[in-house]
Amino acid sequence: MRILHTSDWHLGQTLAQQSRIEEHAEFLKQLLELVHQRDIDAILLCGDVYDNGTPSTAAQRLFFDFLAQLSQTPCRHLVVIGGNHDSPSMLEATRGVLENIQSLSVRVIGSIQGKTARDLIIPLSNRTGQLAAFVIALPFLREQEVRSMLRGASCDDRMLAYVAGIRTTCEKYHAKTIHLRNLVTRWFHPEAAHSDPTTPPIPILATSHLFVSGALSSDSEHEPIGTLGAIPVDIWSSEWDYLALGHLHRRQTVTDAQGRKNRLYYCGSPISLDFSESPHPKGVVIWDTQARQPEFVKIAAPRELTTLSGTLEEIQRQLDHLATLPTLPLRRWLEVRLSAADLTMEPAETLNQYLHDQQYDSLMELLVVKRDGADTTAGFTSADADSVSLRDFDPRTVFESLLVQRALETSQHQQLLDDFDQVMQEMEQIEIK
Ligand SMILES: [Mn+2]
Repeated sequence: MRILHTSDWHLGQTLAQQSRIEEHAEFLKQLLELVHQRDIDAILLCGDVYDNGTPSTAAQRLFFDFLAQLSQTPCRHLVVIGGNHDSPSMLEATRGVLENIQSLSVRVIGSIQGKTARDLIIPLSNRTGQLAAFVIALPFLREQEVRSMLRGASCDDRMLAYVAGIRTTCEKYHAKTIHLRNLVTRWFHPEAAHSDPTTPPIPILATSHLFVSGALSSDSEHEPIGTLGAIPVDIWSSEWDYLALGHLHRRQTVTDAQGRKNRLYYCGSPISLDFSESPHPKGVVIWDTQARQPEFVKIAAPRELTTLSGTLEEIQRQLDHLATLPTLPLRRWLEVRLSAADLTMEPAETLNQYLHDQQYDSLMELLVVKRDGADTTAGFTSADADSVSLRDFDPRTVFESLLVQRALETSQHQQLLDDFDQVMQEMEQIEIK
């Protein structure tokens, strides 16, 4: 049986206000081809299906069209877990419909809330109907879902409680899966139960969407407000054969607590979600229940993202060179980092004019111009240069900057800030059932 591991699609994502729909459509086309070519029996989609909780209709359509096409292939299973970018309720809204597709067994786990072992431990059968693997489908675990509320706890205490909560959750499902595996083996494979050492036990795979310590991140993951740091590698049982991880966009393996190198795997996002990711290969992982080894399979991007840096003159020379390279179906997107020494006014306009004059427009498009660490979208000038993302703030900072904008009296300002703190504190103390 072959299981395909993919994550971090971020359908509906935009880069400098540009849609990625065409690139995602090309990826999904290649994914379906791969399902046929490599006889894929199951797909594990490990979180961040969508880029946000309210994806565009175009993004949703892409996903549902993909499901319709997948149901026409020999692939028998699709397991979808929620990531930190997904809205669990949005993902699960269509669960009833999806889980009733006749030709494809779809399981959607947006969040762990309200789920039982029956939901999270998923047996996968091969084409002859035999049980070939167990998947423990753990979605992104939100802090409040796995730890008890801590009044006025320090950041470190909260982190410890969060890690302990994840560990307990993993241990709970581990014990249940082992129990289930023993039962199944005794009933259906009595020869294996009678300790035939040449027959390895039915493999156990698990999904997760989190940041494991020791892994490398890239610019586009954007931790949501309030998310804590990295999780130690030993939270999972050493008996699990493969950890299909999502969250980090750069493909990588992380050495586990026993020193094994191919067991904890981030397959990475299938397309480069921003310029920082473009030098890294993009693809999916195939895990074979016989070989029990992961294999990374590249996905060919229909567009390149290129970062250029230097003075205006140097960048123009690099553009001339890019124009001589073989072309891809979609035109190249450019990020320009203008060196601080170059004092050209309105560099985006100058470069756009250059692209136009040299008739490079059909080959490439300027998306971002950066200078002195400032960020400005191509076509906009210095007024936007110091704009920052909401993701750089916590809720209190956002609220406070609103108060500053309103230029309130000091006492009123302080009163509102105190009220805000109180509301936040009360929210912390609400028990989540
Ligand atoms: Mn992601």
